[in-house]
Amino acid sequence: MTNEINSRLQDILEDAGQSLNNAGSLEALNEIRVRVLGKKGRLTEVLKSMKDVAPEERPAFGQLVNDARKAIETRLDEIRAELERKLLEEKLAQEVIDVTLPGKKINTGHKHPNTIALEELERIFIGMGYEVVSGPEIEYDLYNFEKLNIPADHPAKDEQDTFYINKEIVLRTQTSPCQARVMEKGKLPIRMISPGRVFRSDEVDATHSPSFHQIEGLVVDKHITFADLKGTLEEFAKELFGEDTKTKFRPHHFPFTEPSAEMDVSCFKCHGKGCRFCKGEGWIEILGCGMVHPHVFEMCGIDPEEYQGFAFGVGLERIALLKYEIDDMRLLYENDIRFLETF
Ligand code: 2NM
Repeated sequence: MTNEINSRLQDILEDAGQSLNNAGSLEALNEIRVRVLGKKGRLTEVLKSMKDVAPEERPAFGQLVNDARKAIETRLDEIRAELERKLLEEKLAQEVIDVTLPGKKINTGHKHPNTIALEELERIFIGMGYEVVSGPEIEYDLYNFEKLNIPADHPAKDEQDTFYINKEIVLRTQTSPCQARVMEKGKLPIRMISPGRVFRSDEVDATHSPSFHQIEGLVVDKHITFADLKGTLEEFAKELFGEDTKTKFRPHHFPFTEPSAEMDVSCFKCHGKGCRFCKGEGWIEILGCGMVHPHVFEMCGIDPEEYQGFAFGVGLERIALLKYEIDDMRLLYENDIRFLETF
């Protein structure tokens, strides 16, 4: 009996020993453990034959099987430790950081030239005590046209120029509806600028786009005259283009102001001599302005006998193109990173 058991155990030990030596992974180790030591494993099978052994031989039998189990478990643990060490070594070897490799390039963001120009303009007017006010891009005809003294038959109201949502609602063609809303609230005096996106049904070319940005300004107080308008806008031009900038006001027409004017600045490139930049004129047109029309005041609930005001409108893209010497407006909308990176 003992001999037979001994040789079965010997066989199991040899088999297990060999399998363990050949095991190349933790999974293989586990398979061997199940095959030999598991519930249905070979060693457990041997243990089950205990019932066939004479009672006086059972303690010795049990001892033999247990010794075999311990021997296998010890070997299993050794091999597992060895395997884990190897795996860790491999992993560490793979994870080595090569400090000589070039670093990844981090892309930095850039302000859009429109944003730079906008912040500059806001800085100037905030410095003169103006408030920055915004309003809706989708506006009532009432605020975009009616209250600004633009009558129903005015050419600006043509479908060729204006995007209509329906008969009463448009995409604003200027930011002055913002100012009509502020005047209507009746809190006086007013010193405000309203920057923002406006829409006109224009074909895209080097100087036009169906969507661009305007900054309109409005001052309402008692005793405001054209001299206040001129002084303010001259100061603005000097801050924006330099202290030696000259200004010139030419009579113009806008429905919402009377009198109205356009302001030119002396060319900041050639200082008035005439160059490619000012097309030989020496002067560059920069904004429209005027004294707020009494009809506009009346429609916004302000008494024009008591209050006067001036207003102006500047195209933001126009300023950005001029200041940064860009010759095509389309560059401002394409968001080509190679272009934006130069600012
Ligand atoms: C311009 C030119 C002249 C203007 C007028 C008003 C308001 F609301 F007071 F009537 N806001 N902006 C105005 C005046 C705008 O843009 C070229």
